[in-house]
Amino acid sequence: MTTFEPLVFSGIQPTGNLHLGNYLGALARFVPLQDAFNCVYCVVDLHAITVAQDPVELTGAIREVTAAYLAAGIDPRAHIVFNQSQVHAHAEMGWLLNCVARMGWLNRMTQFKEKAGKDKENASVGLFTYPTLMAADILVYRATHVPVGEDQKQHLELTRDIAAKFNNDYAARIDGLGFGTEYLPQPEPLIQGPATRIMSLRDGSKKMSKSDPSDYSRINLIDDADTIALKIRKAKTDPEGLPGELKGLEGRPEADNLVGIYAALADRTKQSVLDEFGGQQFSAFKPALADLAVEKLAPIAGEMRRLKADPGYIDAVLADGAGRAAAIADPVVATMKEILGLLSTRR
Ligand code: AQP
Repeated sequence: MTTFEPLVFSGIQPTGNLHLGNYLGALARFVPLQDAFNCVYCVVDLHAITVAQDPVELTGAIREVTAAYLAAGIDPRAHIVFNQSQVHAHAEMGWLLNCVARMGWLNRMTQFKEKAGKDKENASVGLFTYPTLMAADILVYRATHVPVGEDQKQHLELTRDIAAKFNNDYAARIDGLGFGTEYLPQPEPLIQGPATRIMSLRDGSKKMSKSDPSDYSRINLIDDADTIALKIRKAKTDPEGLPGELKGLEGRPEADNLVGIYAALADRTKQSVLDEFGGQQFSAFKPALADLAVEKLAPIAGEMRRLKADPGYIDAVLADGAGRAAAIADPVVATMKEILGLLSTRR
């Protein structure tokens, strides 16, 4: 078995306002990983263009996600922060892995079905092959750990299948080049805690999403205190009060979601939240949740606004990160080509 250097990779799409789900499911979990791993955090802009984007808004959104990374506490000097389209190796590796992945595997991806909707014939080819590009994003750094929300679990499983098939199909060649029998790792998804799937505030059966047409469905990272309080006050609930035990949240997706959000923001378990609020009405719980959300999000929003006012600084961070990312990724693509028998002069 080959031993791989531990490395964290993850990304966020610049597809609109970042929301509480992106924060709790991804960003907030990226920050502590910096203490234990080398981390590569990417603004995955090539993924964003799998659906229509306004070019001016896209540029702004790339800077906004970068500002969110920095405001949340990611250190771009100790680690790497960059946007995907500046590092050519992602697209090149994406092609190599398109030739490893099978049509049947991609046909099973539920996110494509959800995002393409009824009009599949009109979806971009890029939207269909999105998961192979995501596999490339991870494997081009030979990353070992990937913090993501629950919605990305299936794509991580596909990434592992692609890595295994590549290693298996080219094992002899990989061994011949001195890598043992594995060149690509089996990256571990890091999907933990009470906030791996934050649901819409309007419908507890749908995940909170940037592309939901209703702004009341999500709390945006840049919402001000009054807007956060209003959205939580208007959040859908049922007529019952809060239960004292977890079992009492079963079949009550909206109540479960709000308790999960509170637990994640307070870094507590859902049971400990119920120990405090069990027996109370939502009219008492919602203001407490709003205060907590404002306390946690306001400093990030303030710092994001400050950073966004200086796009030159953000662009410099991305350019520096892209250079350091390419220094890791380019040799991996060169070796992949060599393993495949493509004439490659770099190693
Ligand atoms: N509702 C959520 N709960 C927990 N985690 C979530 N993530 C997204 N939504 C939730 C996690 O955030 C990271 C970045 O996601 P993304 O921007 O790459 O794309 P997405 O998963 O498709 O997010 P959205 O907000 O729903 O965007 P749109 O509307 O553009 O598709 C990932 O780790 C994701 O798991």
